[in-house]
Amino acid sequence: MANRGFTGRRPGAATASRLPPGQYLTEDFPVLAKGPTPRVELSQWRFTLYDGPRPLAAWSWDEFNQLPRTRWQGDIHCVTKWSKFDTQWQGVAIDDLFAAAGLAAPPTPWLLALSSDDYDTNVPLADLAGGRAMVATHFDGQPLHPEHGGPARLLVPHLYFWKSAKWLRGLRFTQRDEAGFWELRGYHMYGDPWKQQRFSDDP
Ligand SMILES: Nc1nc2c(c(=O)[nH]1)N[C@H]1C(S)=C(S)[C@@H](COP(=O)(O)O)O[C@H]1N2
Ligand SMILES: [Mo]
Repeated sequence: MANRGFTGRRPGAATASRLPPGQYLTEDFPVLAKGPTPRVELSQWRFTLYDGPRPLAAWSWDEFNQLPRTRWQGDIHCVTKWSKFDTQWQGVAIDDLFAAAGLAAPPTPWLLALSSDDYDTNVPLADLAGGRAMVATHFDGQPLHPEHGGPARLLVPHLYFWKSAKWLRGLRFTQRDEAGFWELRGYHMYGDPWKQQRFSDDP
């Protein structure tokens, strides 16, 4: 229990500069979801890229695993105020997904991430492309645990973690910036942790 005393103390300068306002540092990895963990069979798994209702491309689990792989290490921030430093992820960059779909020009600047538990969340194209997001299949070098969204989740680490949709089944280009599950229930449309964009009336 030697480390417990650190939790309540003021963070050091190095930690403080990496913590967005109102956040505290945690060592564990809390599990948060609106409902029970859905069971996703790899043989049934399918990832679909849509333009509105129209499918543009789809991958089975085996096909998805042929795509180029990427790694990212860094900090994640949950709107419930925990932050976790130096998390390690592997998966497929959204840029590589779009390239594999043969997407010459993105049809709209907005997307909805779609999950198999009927969860969704909106993220602008600019925040998914340019190496800023991936479909993550591994955490800490291990296949992503079902509680954390395995077999695959969205990872958009520069936004609050509710934008990182677990049990991801697709991405949909939308004609406008459409609110998702939490955005319809009072959470911010964008969710920048450095600006504390927690709730819809935050600037
Ligand atoms: N499909 C799905 N994704 C989801 C959620 C959910 O309920 N369903 N909850 C979100 C919320 S509110 C948070 S804070 C993070 C939590 O991710 P974690 O359980 O891996 O910490 O997942 C996000 N992604
Ligand atoms: Mo959350």
